[in-house]
Amino acid sequence: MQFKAIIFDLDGVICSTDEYHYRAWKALADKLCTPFDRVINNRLRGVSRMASLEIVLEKYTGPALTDEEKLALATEKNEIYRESLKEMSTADLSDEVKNTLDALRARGLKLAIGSSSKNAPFILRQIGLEGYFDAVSDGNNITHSKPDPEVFLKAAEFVGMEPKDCLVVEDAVSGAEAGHNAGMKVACVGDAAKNGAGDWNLTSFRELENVVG
Ligand code: B16
Ligand code: MG
Repeated sequence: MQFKAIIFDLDGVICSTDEYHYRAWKALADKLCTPFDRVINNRLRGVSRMASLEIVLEKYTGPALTDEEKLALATEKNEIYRESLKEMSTADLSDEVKNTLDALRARGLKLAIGSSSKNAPFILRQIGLEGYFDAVSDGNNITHSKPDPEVFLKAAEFVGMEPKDCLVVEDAVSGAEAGHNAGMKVACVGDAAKNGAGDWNLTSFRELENVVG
């Protein structure tokens, strides 16, 4: 087989939290009287919380914000977002994703998470995948966000594999760049696939079984 490990992005690949992110950022933007829509929300895919806030503030015209105020705003967004995450359940993990993961594992591949999100452990618990992956590398163990390769290099290290033996699965263009920057091949789904950002651009998650050969 071409690969020994697969590193999955979480939001947008294993499950979808787009709508929850959108609602939380929208509530914050409304409070700041700054425009925010789904086009801007799309740009936040795979981007860290603080970098996302900077994008949300691009059209903000109110009084200048200190770093402390920005941190408080990001925390406020996260509290709204965490409330929504409580609504998630095992119903948010599709049969297609779960069956494909099980099939890949049965072929002897190590499976890991490589997510920018500090909420990754909570989301995995909500959708019934706590303890499922061989390793979880997420926003809690990195200092540089995608497209920096750190999150994927850490994931490879956690499962004891060389980057060349790892396949990254991503839905964000910045995430696909991070995978390539890590020296890994990348299979894309969703937005990143539509942009042709991957070595494989898939129309369904189950096609991953063909990618690994
Ligand atoms: P948090 P991923 C990313 O997760 C999301 O796509 C992105 O929208 C979010 O801003 C980022 O996590 C940080 O999330 O605020 O929960 O730490 O796609 O890399 O799994
Ligand atoms: Mg993603």
